[in-house]
Amino acid sequence: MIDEAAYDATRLRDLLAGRARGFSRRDLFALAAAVGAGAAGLPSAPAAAAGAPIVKPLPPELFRVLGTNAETRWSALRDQGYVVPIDRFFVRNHTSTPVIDAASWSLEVSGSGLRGDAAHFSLRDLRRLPAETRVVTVECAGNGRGYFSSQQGQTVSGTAWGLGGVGVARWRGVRLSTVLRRAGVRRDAVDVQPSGLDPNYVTGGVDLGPVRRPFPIAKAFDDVLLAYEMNGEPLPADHGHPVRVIVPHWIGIANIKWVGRIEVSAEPLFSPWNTQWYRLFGPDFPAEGQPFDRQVIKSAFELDPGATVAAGRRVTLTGRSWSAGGRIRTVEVSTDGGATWRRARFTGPSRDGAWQQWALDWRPAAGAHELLARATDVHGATQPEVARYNTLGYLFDAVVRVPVTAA
Ligand SMILES: Nc1nc2c(c(=O)[nH]1)N[C@H]1C(S)=C(S)[C@@H](COP(=O)(O)O)O[C@H]1N2
Ligand SMILES: [Mo]
Repeated sequence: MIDEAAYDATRLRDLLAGRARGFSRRDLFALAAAVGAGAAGLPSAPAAAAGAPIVKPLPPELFRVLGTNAETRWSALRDQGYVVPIDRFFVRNHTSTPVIDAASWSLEVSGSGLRGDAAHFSLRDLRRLPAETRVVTVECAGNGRGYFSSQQGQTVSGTAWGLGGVGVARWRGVRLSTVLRRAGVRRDAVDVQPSGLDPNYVTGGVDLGPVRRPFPIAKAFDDVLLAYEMNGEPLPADHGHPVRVIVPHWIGIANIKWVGRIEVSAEPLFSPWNTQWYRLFGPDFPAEGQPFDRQVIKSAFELDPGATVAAGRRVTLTGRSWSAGGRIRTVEVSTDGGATWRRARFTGPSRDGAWQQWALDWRPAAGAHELLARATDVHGATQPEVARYNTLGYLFDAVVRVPVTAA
């Protein structure tokens, strides 16, 4: 198990001491000024790149489109299996889905943390290496951000996701450790940073380069996958074709899509995606922001807020809960705005690194109701009533109030 808190604390010291390669403290403040001069932080819809940002169809009964992103409608997961089918898996693109020819694609592994020169791997090379399959959640760190304003009355910047910025899929590929061993890693390597082949991210007039975010070498050798299949199919265009990184338990941004290069470094690495963004900023946090890597605990009903259900008859409420901390131990549901709670029954498997499906029967009287679901994981982590405010609206873990009408 990786101690992310220790890693984050060390890297924060490195950054503040000026020991940052790829991104200096001065860059950080220059960028903060440039971005701050625009709107409040992240634009929700960057200037349109050529073509549609997302390739697959986004029918309104399956998705809600948010700028260059699309969130899954929770009603579209009812009666689905454990994994989210590709046709309804959420998409989070900083710019747009690139079209990459798998036959000419190759992955470069290079950097000061390698014993020798850069190594290159074609898709065929990767497919010849031992394969592994893992069922893993990918969830945007901003999933649930919309509830900071709608439920807590707070102003945050960034895409106003509901709860649909999450999905579980069956990913097949080669362990990153297998590839790194072939490339020849030095004993003093400390960080690994994959970068994407999608267009560079430009914001506030600053070209931030390719989407990229580092993680520690220990994580790279632990459970990270270079995935070339999703739910038994070649990785679809929008989800990183031909190869993406899958980093179990970590926030969505760690799972770099369309990976073109992996830097292995003997010095700490930084990028805008672990300095300017994906840190907790606000009155409760240090001025330089609190780094984080792990996702939190959440629950969702498999229906859309404002849905209508049958009055006076038995309705089976279904939903899913998930925690980066481990498997879910209990889920409690309230159908009366939080006054009383009942325990939901579990359906389907309980998996670490993925989610728990659940169900609860209910006979609603005609009228308006408010549904709540609250999960607790095997380590006792549970969903609070109020999520910790941070200006960029990450890690919303509070119990969500879902209005429904019985008629
Ligand atoms: N190259 C690249 N990788 C990326 C992104 C991106 O914009 N470009 N978005 C990241 C973010 S913020 C998330 S939440 C996940 C979303 O994965 P998905 O689109 O397959 O659901 O991909 C991550 N990987
Ligand atoms: Mo994300």
